[in-house]
Amino acid sequence: LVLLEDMRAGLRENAFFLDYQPQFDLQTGNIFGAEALVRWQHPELGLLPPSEFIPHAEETGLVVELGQWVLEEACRQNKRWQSEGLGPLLVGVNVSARQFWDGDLVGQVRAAVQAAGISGEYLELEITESLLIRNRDVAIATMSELRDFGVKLAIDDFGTGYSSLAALKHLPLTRLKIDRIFTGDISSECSIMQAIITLGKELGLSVIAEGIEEEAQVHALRRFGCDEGQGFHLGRPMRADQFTKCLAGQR
Ligand code: G
Ligand code: G
Ligand code: MN
Ligand code: NA
Repeated sequence: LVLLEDMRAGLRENAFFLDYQPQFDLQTGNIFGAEALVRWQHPELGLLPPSEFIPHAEETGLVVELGQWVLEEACRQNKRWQSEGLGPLLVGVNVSARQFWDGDLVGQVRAAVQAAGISGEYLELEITESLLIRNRDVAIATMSELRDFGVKLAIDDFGTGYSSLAALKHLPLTRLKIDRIFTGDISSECSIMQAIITLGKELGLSVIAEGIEEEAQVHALRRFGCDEGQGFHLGRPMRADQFTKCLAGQR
C-alpha cells in the first residue's frame, strides 16, 4: 500500500526518476523521440512502476505536483541530449486527467520548457480521449493555448476511447498513438489499423503504432503506410544514460 505521505517524501527526496522508451522512424530505423515513463525507487518497497502509484496520486491530487516534476525532468533531459549534439529529439510526457483539469497545465508546461531552455516544439503531451469528454470546449481551449506555445499534442491509447472519429478533427492535435491492442491484432484484424492510419493522415497527423513486439508487425505497418513505431521489439523503456548510448550509436 502506497501512502500519500510516502509520495510527498519521495518528491522531496528525489526518489522518482524517468525511463525513456525510444520511438522509431519505421523507414530509416532511426530514433526520433522518447516517451518518458515515471518510476519510483521506494525506500522499503523497492522499484515501483507507475501502475502502483499513479492511481493513488490521481485520487489524492498529488499527481499535479508529480506531473510538474515529470515535465521539468523530461525537458531538462531533452536539453542535455541537445547539448551533447544528440538531438533534436521529441520527448513525450503522459498527462493525467487531474493534471489537465485541476492544475495549471499551461503554466506548468511554460515553466518547464523555459527553465530547461528548450523550444516547446520538442515536448509532446500525451492525453487520452477519456480525459477530454469532461468538457470538450474547455479542453480544446487549453490544448490550443499549448499549441500556441509550440508544444505538440498526441492522443494516447487511440482507438480505445469513446470520442467519435468526426470529433477528432476539431481537436488541435499533432499525432495519434495507436493503442497496442491494434498492433497485437495486426495479422488477424488489419482493417482497423489501416483505417486509423488513413484517418490520421487525412487529418494531417503523424501516426505512431504502440506495442510493437514482433518484426512481422513492423513489416505490416510499413505496408499500411505507418511511419512511426514504439514497442518492446524495437526498444524497451530504459534509463537516460542507456538511452544516450543508443542515440550516440546511431549518429
Ligand atoms: O510503465 P508502465 O507500463 O507501468 O506504465 C503504465 C501507465 O502509467 C501507462 O498508462 C502510462 O501512461 C502511465 N504513466 C507513466 N508515466 C507517467 C507519468 O509521468 N504521468 C502519468 N500521469 N502517467 C504515467
Ligand atoms: O498508456 P501508455 O501508452 O502511456 O503506456 C505506456 C506503457 O506501455 C509503458 O509503461 C510501457 O512499458 C508499455 N509498453 C511499451 N511498449 C510495449 C510493448 O511492446 N508491449 C507491451 N505489452 N507494453 C508496452
Ligand atoms: Mn503513453
Ligand atoms: Na498508449
